Amino acid sequence: MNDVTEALIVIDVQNDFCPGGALAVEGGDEIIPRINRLMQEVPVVVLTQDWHPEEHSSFAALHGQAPFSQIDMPYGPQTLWPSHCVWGSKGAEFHPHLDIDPADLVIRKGFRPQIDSYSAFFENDHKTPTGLAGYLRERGITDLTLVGLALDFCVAWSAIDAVKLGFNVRVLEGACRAIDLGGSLAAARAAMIDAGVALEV
Ligand code: VGL
Ligand code: ZN
Repeated sequence: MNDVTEALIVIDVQNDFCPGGALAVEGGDEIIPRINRLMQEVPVVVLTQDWHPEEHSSFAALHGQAPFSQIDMPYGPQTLWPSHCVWGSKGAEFHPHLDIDPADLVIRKGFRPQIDSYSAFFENDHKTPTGLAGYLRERGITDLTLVGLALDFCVAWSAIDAVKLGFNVRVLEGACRAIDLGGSLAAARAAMIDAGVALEV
C-alpha cells in the first residue's frame, strides 16, 4: 500500500541564482535553512536544476542583445537572461549549503539549445514534457509543496503546470525569492492564485 502522497519540489537552488551568481536573486540563499528542514519532513523530495548548454537561446549574449530584454521565439516571447547555469560550471551547481542528500530525484531542465524551460514539468512551448509528472504519478504522489528560485519564473510556471496536471499545489512564499522584473512578481502571484495554487507563508 502506498501511503506516501506528498512531495517537496525544490526549484533551482543553484549558485547562479544566489548572491554572487550570474543571475542572482536577492536573498536567494536566505531560504536554504528552511528548505533543508522541509526536506527532513516531507517523504519525497525532488530537486530541479537549471542546466543550459553554453550557447543557449535564452542567453542575451547569443543574440547581441541586452540582458532582460525580450525576443520572440517560435514558441512565444522569451526573456533574454545573462548567461547562467551553464552545465558543468560552478554556477550550475547546487548551493553548497543546500542539503541535497535527501533528494530522491534531480531533474534537469533547459538543456535543449533552442528552447528554455522554466517549468519543472514542461519546456516553454508548454508541450514538451520533462517526465516529472510521470515520475510523481507513478509513485502515487498527489500533493506538491514548491519552494525555491525564482518565485516569479520557475516556481510560478512549475506550480501552474502542476495544477493543470491535476496535483494539489501549494507554494511556500517564505521559502522562495523573486527576480521581480517589470512587475513579474505581482503578475506571477495573480496567475498562481487564478490557477488554483495555494500561496502560503
Ligand atoms: C530561472 C530565469 C532563467 C528560474 C531560470 O530558475 O527562475 N529564471 N532561468
Ligand atoms: Zn535558465
